[in-house]
Amino acid sequence: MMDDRIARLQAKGELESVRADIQGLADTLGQLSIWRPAAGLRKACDAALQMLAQMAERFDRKLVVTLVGPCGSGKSTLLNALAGDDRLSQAGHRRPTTDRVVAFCSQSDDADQLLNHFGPDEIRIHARDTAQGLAHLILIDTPDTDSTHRERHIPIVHKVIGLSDVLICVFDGENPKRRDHTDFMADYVRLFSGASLVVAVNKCDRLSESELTDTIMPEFADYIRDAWPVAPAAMLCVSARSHLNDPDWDPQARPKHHRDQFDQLQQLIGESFNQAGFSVDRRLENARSLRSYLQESVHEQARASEEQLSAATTRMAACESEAMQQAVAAFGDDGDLMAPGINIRLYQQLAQRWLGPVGWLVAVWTRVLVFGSGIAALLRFGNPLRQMAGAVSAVRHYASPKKAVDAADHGSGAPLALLHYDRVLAREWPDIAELLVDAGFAPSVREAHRTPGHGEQIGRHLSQIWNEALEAELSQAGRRLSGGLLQLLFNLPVIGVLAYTGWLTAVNFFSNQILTGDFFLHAFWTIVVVLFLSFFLLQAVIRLAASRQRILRRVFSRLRKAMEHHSSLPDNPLWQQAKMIEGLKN
Ligand SMILES: Nc1nc2c(ncn2[C@@H]2O[C@H](COP(=O)(O)OP(=O)(O)OP(=O)(O)O)[C@@H](O)[C@H]2O)c(=O)[nH]1
Ligand SMILES: [Mg+2]
Repeated sequence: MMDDRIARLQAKGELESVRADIQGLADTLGQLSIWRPAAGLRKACDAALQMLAQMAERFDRKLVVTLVGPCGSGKSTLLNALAGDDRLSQAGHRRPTTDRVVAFCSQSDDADQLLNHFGPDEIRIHARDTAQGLAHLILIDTPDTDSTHRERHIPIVHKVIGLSDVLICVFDGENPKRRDHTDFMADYVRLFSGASLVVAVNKCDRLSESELTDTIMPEFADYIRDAWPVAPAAMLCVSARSHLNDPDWDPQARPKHHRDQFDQLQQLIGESFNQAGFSVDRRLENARSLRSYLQESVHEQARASEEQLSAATTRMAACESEAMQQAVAAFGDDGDLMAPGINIRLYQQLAQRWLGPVGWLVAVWTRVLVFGSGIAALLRFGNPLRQMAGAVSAVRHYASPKKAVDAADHGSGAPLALLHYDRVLAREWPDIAELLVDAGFAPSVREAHRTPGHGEQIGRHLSQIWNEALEAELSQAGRRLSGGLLQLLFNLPVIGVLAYTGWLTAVNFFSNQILTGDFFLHAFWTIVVVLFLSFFLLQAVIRLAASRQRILRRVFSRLRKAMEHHSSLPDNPLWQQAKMIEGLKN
């Protein structure tokens, strides 16, 4: 008893892990929005998840064995023959005869697991405690799916198959190869493991014995093997009517022979299926085969796309890398336009660091430069892109500086770079898109907005790195050109003249000799001349040590290094999905 309970718990655990695997697959497929096969596979996963949920609900309830088949194939007659009651499910000439699910079980509460899923006019339960050999299962007859009433019947059959553990597919032996029916069933049989599928070719009494054994059955076996993804556990020819209590044969249509495999079918149901605990094993087996079927379908689709997908991703990577190289190279040319801004910003760095009289002059000169170039207002903004656009617009004398700022705000910090980047992609994309379409992607991949780095992202990214590099380079140059020794050296002449003038003034003052105005005027001009000379000398040093070209060269090499391993591919949804599909192929 304890062992039995543990076994059931383990089985429930395994069912849950099967469910989690299928859910994972469904989630992955849900992310593949542009890959066309994903939608169908996702739908199959959802149907499987629903079936598993129902399976978990009735996990330790009785096994559900369902008879399905086309109109008039003899489902109701077979149910009656198996149940030993000719009037259980009405069978007759009027087509269709069965318009609802007919369930046969030993106790009425056995069918509770079905009742919640059907309306009162969709199911009829027959409980007989005399149900011999069927005590551990529920036997179900279903309406057809190919008569004029099929619109109403199909949803009922769909529901009952979802609640079934074993399917007995009944075919009319006089016309078994019905493509419409086998195709309809193909979608359902794949939800079952082969061991849960039985094919019964009924009315075999109507066919000649030799034709039946030599032609019809072997040909039908081949036909089913081709039409269905799962091979049934058994294929039996039966004559259901012969096993009714009263077959009531027409004198003109008596059986042509007595060869049929009804006993085998009865044995399979009564002995193999009708075992306590068999339902748990069967359900688990169905769940496992459902999972393998779905996984295999996904792998198969992914493998079918493999070749084109790998060609597409290789070309995508090569084209993106070329586009990026060209963008970076073009950025070098674009960067030159920003040179006047660089000069001013370097002086700003120095003005913050320099002390003493030369430092004051540096500060004054910076102000003059800023106002002189008309970018004062723009330099106050924090956004480096705006700063750059301001600098560029000031230099290019754009009619409307606002336009340039707007352009910078929208990421057009590097128009030339963008142009080069887009040009490479525009050249390569049509071929890549065709490969992707061949790999199953939607035709919308041909649209320009699907390309990697589309829009202004790349330009924005490059501008940002450029500005960071520029910022770092300027502050490094500023630090280098503001060393204590340098400041002392350039301030020393002015401070020396100032100190000397001060000393003379003080000494004369204390010896009561008042100096003339000419002395001070002379001293003032000496200081001014020395100060300006020192400042000019400093400017020469700045120009030598941190020329515009030199700074730009260094900023550009920083940019190139930063962009070396940068790729916009990981952000591209197509690339992400292509990589996910590549991961699905095994
Ligand atoms: N000769 C012969 N006739 C059969 C056999 N089984 C069923 N029939 C006849 O075939 C006809 C249809 O049988 P049903 O059992 O009503 O068929 P069904 O598949 O339930 O039909 P629907 O409920 O309308 O889908 C009836 O006249 C049965 O007597 C059989 O094994 N041999
Ligand atoms: Mg019927």
